[in-house]
Amino acid sequence: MAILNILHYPDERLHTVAKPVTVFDEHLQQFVADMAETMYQAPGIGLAATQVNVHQRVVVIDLSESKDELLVLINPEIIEMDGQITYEEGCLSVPGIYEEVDRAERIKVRAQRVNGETFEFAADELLAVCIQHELDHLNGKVFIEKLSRLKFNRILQKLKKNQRKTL
Ligand code: QAP
Ligand code: CO
Repeated sequence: MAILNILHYPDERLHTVAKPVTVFDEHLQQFVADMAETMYQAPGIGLAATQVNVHQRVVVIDLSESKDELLVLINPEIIEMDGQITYEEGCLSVPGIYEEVDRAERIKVRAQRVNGETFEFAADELLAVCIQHELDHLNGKVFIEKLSRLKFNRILQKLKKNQRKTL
């Protein structure tokens, strides 16, 4: 097991589009375990492989209080969506920033397990928001890029200022 390094916005590598996973082997199992460990120790509720500079379609999520309900999504796709929800989101790649984002309220998801088995499920509220947020990462998108240009520019200035401080 290992803690992986998390990229911070505005790292250009966060804009990479991830490729589908085609090999379901022990290496993938190990990588998923490392992603989960990294998310738990952050602590966070969701992490996409893009955020640890691995450009493969892998997401881990755990919304449980007890941190023992790990959801692993390999090659996730949203096959249905409806409704609208506004939720205050954060991101391990954008520390200290929380902003309201509009998303679909209910989605249907098709994904694969770490063994390659395909499964489908419905999600709503926070789980639906989190899946959409993580899928955006796999497509090279970060939540603050969904905000108005004014809000985005303000956040970008703040992040750059904070980065200068921590150098
Ligand atoms: C994505 O985000 C998410 O700024 C997961 O200082 C979040 O786990 C989707 C975190 C909210 C939907 C709603 C953020 C930790 C964790 C920070 C996270 C921070 C420390 C964010
Ligand atoms: Co994120």
